[in-house]
Amino acid sequence: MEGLLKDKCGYKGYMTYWDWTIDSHDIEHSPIFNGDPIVGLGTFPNASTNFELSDGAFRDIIRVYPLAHHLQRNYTLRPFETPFLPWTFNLPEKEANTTQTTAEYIKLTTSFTGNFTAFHAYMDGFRAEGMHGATHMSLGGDIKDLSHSPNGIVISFLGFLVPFLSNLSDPVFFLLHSQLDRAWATWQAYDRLNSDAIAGGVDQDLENIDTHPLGTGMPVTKDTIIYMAGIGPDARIKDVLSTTGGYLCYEYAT
Ligand SMILES: [Cu+2]
Repeated sequence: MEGLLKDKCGYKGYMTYWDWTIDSHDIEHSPIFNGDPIVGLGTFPNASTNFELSDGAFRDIIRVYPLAHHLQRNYTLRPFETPFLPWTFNLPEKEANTTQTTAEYIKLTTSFTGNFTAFHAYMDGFRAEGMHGATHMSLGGDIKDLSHSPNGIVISFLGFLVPFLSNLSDPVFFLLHSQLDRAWATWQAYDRLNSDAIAGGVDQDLENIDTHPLGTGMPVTKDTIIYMAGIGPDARIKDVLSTTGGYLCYEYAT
């Protein structure tokens, strides 16, 4: 992504990540969600604007997918109270920011030695109730995927009708995922046994996600190819296990 921004857009900066541990006491008022018209991601809107951004750098952009719309967000501390995925949540009362604390980050990045399956399971959580899903869902709107279901845009998914996916529409998606990548790199650096630990199968298996959260089918190896959909050359898993391995070339600021 950073390479594309530099090559195609003349971008001179770096990819950024959002260390939500700093803001976990009050995510809704994190300084990244500010109304600055040049660099602000925008303050959280409310029902008076149909949860569309009314300030920040992205207030006027139109996202065309799946229907033209302005970016929406809707902060919800307890996002698991309302099921919207094709499963019920296990912990409906869980508050999203309990997954975003410094203690949780340290637990994730210093436990599960050599066991990528357990590391991933803790990051994603049972039925998406870990820090990854909790962050998506608590921010609401586009990044939760849900905002367009009132328009009737739904897709058939495992025999269920679910709202169309649009969570890449919100630029905060990239700050969120950079933080997940950072957690992985931190875990890899914590113990020699973590640095090249991999696990899983080549087929995502959402029907059996409870028992096979990392997929089924052929087990992945370091030579398994990762299809990059044209955003870069296809890679093998071994090419991207290190952020300084050649295919990737970056370090985290902290
Ligand atoms: Cu995600």
